[in-house]
Amino acid sequence: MKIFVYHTPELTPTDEAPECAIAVDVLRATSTMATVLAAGGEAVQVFSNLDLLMEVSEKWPPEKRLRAGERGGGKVAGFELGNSPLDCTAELVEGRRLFISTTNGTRALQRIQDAPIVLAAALINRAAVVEFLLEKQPETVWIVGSGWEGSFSLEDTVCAGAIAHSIWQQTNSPLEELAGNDEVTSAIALYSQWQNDLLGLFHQASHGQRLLRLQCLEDLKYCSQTDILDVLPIQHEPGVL
Ligand code: 3SL
Repeated sequence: MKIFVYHTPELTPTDEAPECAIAVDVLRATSTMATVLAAGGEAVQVFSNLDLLMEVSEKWPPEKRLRAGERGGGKVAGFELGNSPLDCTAELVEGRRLFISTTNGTRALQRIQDAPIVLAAALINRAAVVEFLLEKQPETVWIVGSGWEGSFSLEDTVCAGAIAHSIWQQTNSPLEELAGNDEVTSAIALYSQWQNDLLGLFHQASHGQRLLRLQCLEDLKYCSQTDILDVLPIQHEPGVL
């Protein structure tokens, strides 16, 4: 297995495709998706465009759907949910499809949706993703951070490092064989430095600070936990996990 880390969707090569591509948006889209599926959601369908989300979800029975819209960290007017994983209780989401559009995370998923295997990962479901990769052994894996509007984010890179670190430890592979690009080694170094204080790292992160200004400390605490959900968000059809 060769792992490549890309800090943003824009940095992924356009002339190559991996066997497995993983979108990461720890704060907060992929954490929300993992939470919804772990709580019994029927599926998660992603959109970069709010109007298209409305049009497609309109055809779904109202009692079987939930619409989540986030822009700039806030909830989009007219949507039932924003992008807080803490709102996604089993009581609310069980048996329902989440139609979701967020600033960066849903765009990252759409960028990689043509890969044969597409996953969504966060820290909270890291172990489930690693277990799948170790079992499936795809030849090439891209871990793609969502970043923020085209720029690097600490929280997505540390999650990429957490995934790569766990695979490295469990396979005993030489790092230079596992790492397809330098970003892998640097993501592992970031994770090794902060693994015991991921919430502290989120406080350093620009998007962590943005969410703190929006009174989302509890979301940061929740998303900074590692391996708490045994759920594998995997794409079944383009844009649907
Ligand atoms: O950018 C995104 O996709 C969101 O996850 C951002 S937020 O955490 O909901 O503000």
